[in-house]
Amino acid sequence: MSIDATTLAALADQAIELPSWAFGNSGTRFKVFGTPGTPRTPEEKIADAAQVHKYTGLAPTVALHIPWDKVDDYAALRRFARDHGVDLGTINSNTFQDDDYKFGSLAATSESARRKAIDHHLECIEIMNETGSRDLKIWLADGTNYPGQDDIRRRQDNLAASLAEIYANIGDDQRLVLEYKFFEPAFYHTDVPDWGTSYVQVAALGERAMVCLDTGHHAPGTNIEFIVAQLLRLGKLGSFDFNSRFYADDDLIVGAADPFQLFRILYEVIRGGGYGPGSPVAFMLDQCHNVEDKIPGQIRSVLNVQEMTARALSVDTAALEAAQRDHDVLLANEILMDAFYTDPRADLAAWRETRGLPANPMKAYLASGYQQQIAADRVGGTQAGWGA
Ligand code: AOS
Ligand code: ZN
Ligand code: ZN
Repeated sequence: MSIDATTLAALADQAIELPSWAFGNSGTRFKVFGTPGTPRTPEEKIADAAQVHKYTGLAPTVALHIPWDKVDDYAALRRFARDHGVDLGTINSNTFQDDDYKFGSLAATSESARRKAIDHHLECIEIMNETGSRDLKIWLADGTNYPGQDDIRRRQDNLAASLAEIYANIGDDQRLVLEYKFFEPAFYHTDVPDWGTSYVQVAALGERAMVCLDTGHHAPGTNIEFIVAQLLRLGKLGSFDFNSRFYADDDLIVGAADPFQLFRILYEVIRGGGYGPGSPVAFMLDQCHNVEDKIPGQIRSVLNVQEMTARALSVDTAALEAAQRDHDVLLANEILMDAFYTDPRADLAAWRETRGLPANPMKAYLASGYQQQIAADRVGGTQAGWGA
């Protein structure tokens, strides 16, 4: 089975946002390995992200993280991005790095910690106004380590009040997306641990508040595609942080650990109207490349999403629905698996060339000499976040 023209046409709409921090050095609590050529400034991260777009045509925007990507002049940063063929995307807030947030930020019991965290988000909105960003993405490290440590119910009320103040400042063309994560850094309770809590909190805010689903933020065995289907049904799936995991929040290359799960997720995205023009769902990556080169790591990631989207778009939906209505369990499963086992790589390579892109983006990038150039030019690249 090959990829048909309708599928290829639908793929032309695909856009995957890259995280600026994927280009910085990252690691575990044991060691952060440096990679030659690692960016030293937000501009260099954007220049690297632009390489991914140049060879794949898939990644037209870059997400920034504040304060890791703080600059004096965001309009100039935007011009820099555009000159490199990309644009600035989502603004990610950061309320997990300062001592003041030791016991929480937007959900904290301490009024001064909450005030500081709210003000940080208001600053992020001002930055969004300068960068032209649509989305403010909030991920909170808030939680507790021990039963009884704090009042988990009061913290939900605090969170709701904090989010309401932030949302009141979100512009008409902007959105707030709230990410959930079941544990880490807090180990007993997390204030936004699951899609239900995120949904409840954003539903109370209004239409322009949505849920962000990070694929690495669930307990093992969770049926993530069901959550996708439910959030799309509720009109509240705002964005994805794509990555893959073997154990916890591993932030590995999307599609590396469980390609079949990625296929199932993308099938439900398409089924639920979350793909294509006018869709409210932003496709983003949230990954860290600890041991592999960063630009090739991002190229592999966006290609994995594209290949799996091609497979998901190839499902014979009419035949599938007929089999489902007939309760033909095995046929229905076979129809879905037929699409999953379709290998789109040769068709995609040929199609890329018709669009002026290299048939093999990874090979073209590696042959370009860019990697050697940045390794020679840049000395002292920074860590993705904590060292930046
Ligand atoms: C943290 O686990 C989350 O996935 C966030 O999206 C976070 O802001 C991002 O990983 C950058 O640290
Ligand atoms: Zn994330
Ligand atoms: Zn994460």
